[in-house]
Amino acid sequence: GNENSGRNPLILPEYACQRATCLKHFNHKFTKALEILQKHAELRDNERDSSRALAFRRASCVLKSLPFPLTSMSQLKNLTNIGDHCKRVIQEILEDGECREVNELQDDWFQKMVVFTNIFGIGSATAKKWIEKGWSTIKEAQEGYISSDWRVRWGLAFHTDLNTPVNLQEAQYIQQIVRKEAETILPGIILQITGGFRRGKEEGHDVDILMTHPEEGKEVGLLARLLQRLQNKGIILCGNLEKSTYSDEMLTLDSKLSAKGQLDHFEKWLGIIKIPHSCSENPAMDYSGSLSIISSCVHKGTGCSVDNSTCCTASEQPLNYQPLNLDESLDLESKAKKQKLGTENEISPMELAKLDRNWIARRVDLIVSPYDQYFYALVGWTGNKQFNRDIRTYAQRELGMKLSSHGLYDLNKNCALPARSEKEVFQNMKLQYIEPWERNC
Ligand code: TTP
Ligand code: MN
Ligand code: MN
Ligand code: MN
Repeated sequence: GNENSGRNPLILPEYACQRATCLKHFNHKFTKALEILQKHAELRDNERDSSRALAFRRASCVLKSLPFPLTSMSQLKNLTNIGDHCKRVIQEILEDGECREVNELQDDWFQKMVVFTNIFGIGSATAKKWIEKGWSTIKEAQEGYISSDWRVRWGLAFHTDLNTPVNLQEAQYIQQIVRKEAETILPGIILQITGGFRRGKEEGHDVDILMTHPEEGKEVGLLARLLQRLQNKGIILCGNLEKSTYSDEMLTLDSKLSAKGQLDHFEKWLGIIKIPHSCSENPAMDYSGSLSIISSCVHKGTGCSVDNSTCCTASEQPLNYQPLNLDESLDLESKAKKQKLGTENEISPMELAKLDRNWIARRVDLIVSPYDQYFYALVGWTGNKQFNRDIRTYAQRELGMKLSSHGLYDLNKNCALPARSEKEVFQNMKLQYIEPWERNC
C-alpha cells in the first residue's frame, strides 16, 4: 500500500441504510470475490452457511461504500463488519491480485449449482439432487425432470429467454402495457417500477411493478381484472395470483416480516409474459398491433377469472394452449374468430418455446398495496434485499421499531408510524434520505 495516500482510516456508519451504496464504486475487485464466497455459502444452504453468507455480504457492502479504492489493509482499521476471513481474502487480493480460496470455490459443483438455481422455481435443494444424479446441463434437466410446479415447467422450457437479461427498454415497454390496462380499469392509479431498475440497474432478471390508488379501497379487485385484460390480449404465459393475507396485527407479530424476512402479505402476481422481440429496438413505438400478432397461443378455459381470483395455478391443473397459425395478412376480425374457435391441438411450454416466434418470455412481478402502506411497500420492493435486511435490523436494534413493507411500528410507544412519502419513511426512522440508486448494497 501507499502510506502517503493522505487518506486516514475512514469511519463509516455501521448500517448500510446510513450510507450510500452505489452500483459503481471503487472496489469491485474485492466485492466480486466476497460475493462469490457469499454465493457459495448460500448454495451450500445450511444454517451455519447462511450466517456466513450474510457476513460476506455485509463486508462486501462496506467496501462498496468506500469513497476510494482500497490499497492497504490499514484503511480497514476502523471499519465494522469486516471479519478475519474477509480480511484474509482482501489481503491476498491486495498482494497477489487474486484469492486462491475464491478461485478454488468456483469448481464444477459451483458452476452447475449456479446454472440450475438460475432456473425460475429451482432452489439449491433440487439443484443438489440433480447434480447427484449426474446432470450438468439445462438440457438434461429439460429432458429428465417432470415437475408439478408450474414455475419449474415454464422456467425450464423458457430458460434461454429468462436468462437473457431484461433491459431498461423492455422494462419500460412492459410498464407501458400494464399502465395502459390498469388506467382503463382504475383511473388515477399510481404505478411504479421498483426493484433493480428503480435502483438504476440497466438490466434485471425481471420487472417489478408496484400499484396503488390514493383513494383507500379502490385498489381492491384491480389485479384480477388487470390480469384478465392482459390474458385476453394473449400476453400472459403463466403465473400465480396470491391473495392478500395482511391484517393489522402483523405489523407487530409476524415473523415472516422480521429483519431477515423478505416476504410480505400483499396481493401479488408472479408470472411470465411475452413481449415482442423488437420492442427493445424501438420502445417508443406502439405495439398494440403486434400484441395481437404475438398472441399466437391463447389460454383455453383456465386462468384469470375475477371470481375465483386465481390465474393459471398450473401446479394443480396444467395449462392448455391452442396454437394459432400466424398469418399477418389475416384481418383482426378473422384472427379473433380463429382464436376463439381455436384448435384441439394443445402444446406444452417446451413445444411453445421451440416455435418460431417473434416474442420473448419475461418474468414480471405485479404487487398491489393499499395507499396507507404504499411508501413502506415502495421501500421494501425497491430493495435491494441486503438494504432491506439492514434497514430492518437497524429499526429493530437501534429504535425498537418493526419495519416491514406494510409499515413501521414503534414497539415502545405501541403505535404505527404512517408515511405519506418515501422521505417520511426515512424521517420516521431518524435516517437521512437514501436515494434508490444508493441502495445497491
Ligand atoms: P427481485 O426482483 O427479486 O430483485 P431485484 O429487482 O433487486 O433484482 P433483479 O434486477 O435481478 O430483478 O426483488 C425486488 C425487490 O423486492 C427486492 O429488493 C426485495 C423485494 N422483495 C420483497 O420485498 N418481497 C418478495 O417476496 C420478493 C421476491 C422481493
Ligand atoms: Mn432460483
Ligand atoms: Mn427485480
Ligand atoms: Mn421480482
